[in-house]
Amino acid sequence: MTQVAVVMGSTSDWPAMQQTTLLLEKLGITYEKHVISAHRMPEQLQTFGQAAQKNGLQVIIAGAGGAAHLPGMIAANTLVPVIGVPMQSHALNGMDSLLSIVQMPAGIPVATVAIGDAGAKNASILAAQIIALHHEEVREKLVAFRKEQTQKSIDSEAELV
Ligand code: RP5
Repeated sequence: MTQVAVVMGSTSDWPAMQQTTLLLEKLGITYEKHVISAHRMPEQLQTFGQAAQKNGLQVIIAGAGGAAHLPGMIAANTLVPVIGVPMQSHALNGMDSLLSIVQMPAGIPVATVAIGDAGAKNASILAAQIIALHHEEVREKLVAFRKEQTQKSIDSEAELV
């Protein structure tokens, strides 16, 4: 069974959402990926959400842009935690996506990360941190990831000329 599902509303979201899958691989998390449009595929969305727990998913990462109802609608159909990634839309530069995803009314939470690539990367790290609560190998990978990140920042000082 895969640990995480990475869902996006459109293939146009893939360049950002690929940042998520690349980091999940680095952190040793198994994942599956799906295109499920909330407004173009409402039945498929419901089927996916309702089967998520039975399918063993521990976290769902959902990227969407514009009206961006995908993360909230998935969350409405499951108790598996949902992390929403706002896509950097053309019309409003992602502010539409961000506000749509983050402003869930009380009762159905979506953990919302930053717009675009930064959010896509943080979604995978946050998912890994949730899984690491009961998965020692993933915890060790996260520790190594942070050490590497810190070292890169330290080393970057030498690039200043
Ligand atoms: C949303 O609409 C998708 O998540 C995407 O960000 C946006 C535009 O989709 P396309 O028209 O490019 O398929 O559902």
